[in-house]
Amino acid sequence: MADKQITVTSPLLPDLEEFIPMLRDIWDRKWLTNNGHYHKELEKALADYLGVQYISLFTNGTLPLITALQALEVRGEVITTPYSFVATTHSIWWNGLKPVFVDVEEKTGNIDPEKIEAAITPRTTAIMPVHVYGTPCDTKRIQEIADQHHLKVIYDAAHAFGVQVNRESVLKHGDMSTLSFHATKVYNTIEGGALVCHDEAIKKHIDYLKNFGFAGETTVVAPGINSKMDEIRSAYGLLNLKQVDKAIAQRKRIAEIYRQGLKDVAGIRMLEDVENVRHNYAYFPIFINEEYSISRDALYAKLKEHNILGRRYFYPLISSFDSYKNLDSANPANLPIANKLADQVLCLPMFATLTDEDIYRIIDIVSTMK
Ligand code: T4K
Repeated sequence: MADKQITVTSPLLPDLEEFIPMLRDIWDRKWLTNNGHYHKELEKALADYLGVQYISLFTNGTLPLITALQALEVRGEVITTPYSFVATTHSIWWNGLKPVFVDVEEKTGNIDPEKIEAAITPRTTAIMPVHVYGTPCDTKRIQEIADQHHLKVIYDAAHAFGVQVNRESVLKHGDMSTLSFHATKVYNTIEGGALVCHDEAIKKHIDYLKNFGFAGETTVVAPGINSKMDEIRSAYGLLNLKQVDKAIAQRKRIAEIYRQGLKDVAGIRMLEDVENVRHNYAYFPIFINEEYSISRDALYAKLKEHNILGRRYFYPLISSFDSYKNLDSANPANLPIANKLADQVLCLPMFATLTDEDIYRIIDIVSTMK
């Protein structure tokens, strides 16, 4: 009999019995989208949960990145990381801007602040770092550099739902932060996302931008886009918010079991928790070096033979894709650490409903691989 399939993630699903009455209510209201009842409720609930003042809901996690660059009127060049999901760099490209890649820190996979200044030119106007796997960037150092060079900072916080530093939301840093609520994330609205800012007038402008630029029936203030979240996904999001803390606690437990089970395996490095950070355990990356018995890709393939579908997030590097590989900053010599991590990384299955039996099966295979 074939082994049970275990995917890298599995969505957090709300209770169907609780969802059905909400659907009935939406049917009764006959109001399906455009800042409806559940949309307003979810915005409020998320602002409370995340501990931020201004949040705007979006239809996915890519459009808030694109919109943040629009709202801040970013021009010219944007410094960013190649070690992320393609959406980060695509958002820069979609604004007609030039991405400039900077290498990452080995320890976290986040952009290395000490390498940012060398990449600044007279055309640089913003930095777009990513809190990769939910580990907070060095926000203090990044802000110092941004202040010194008058740059905007937009954090791609797609992985960082609920992450706190010293009991404060990581989303409070920079000019804006974006979230993804995709099905594969710690918290999901099936598809969805959000843009966090720190100013009421800017939030208003963002809300215009996500609704074609409309500020009233006959006024268009800017060339906006349509990226509104609908009522059904907003209601679904309200239900999922009630269970996300429990899901994060389950993820933490799974991370602890993995760490314990794999700690003595030669050639495997894992991320560590950072002091004073509330982690969300969004992913469980392991980094395979030469001391491991087989290569990273061989391990990936072996796990697949056992129906365990790990993923190489983030390989290939964004900078190696055809759209970007000819940029000067995409040269692998400029990005040695990012290239190393991309060649070493394998994300093991990580989701709240992963069973102990499955976790131990994965540990057993990884730790006895020959
Ligand atoms: N910035 C960063 C740093 C990001 O990581 C992302 C998205 C974004 C921005 C953009 O946010 P969104 O516009 O997507 O909201 C997945 C996700 O689609 C993507 O949201 C995520 N990052 C990325 C890291 O992972 P794929 O192409 O790997 O997804 P897929 O369809 O292969 O799914 C992965 C596994 O998840 C499947 O093997 C099984 C499981 N799965 C997936 C879906 C869709 C389920 O069990 N159920 C499902 O419904 O990109």
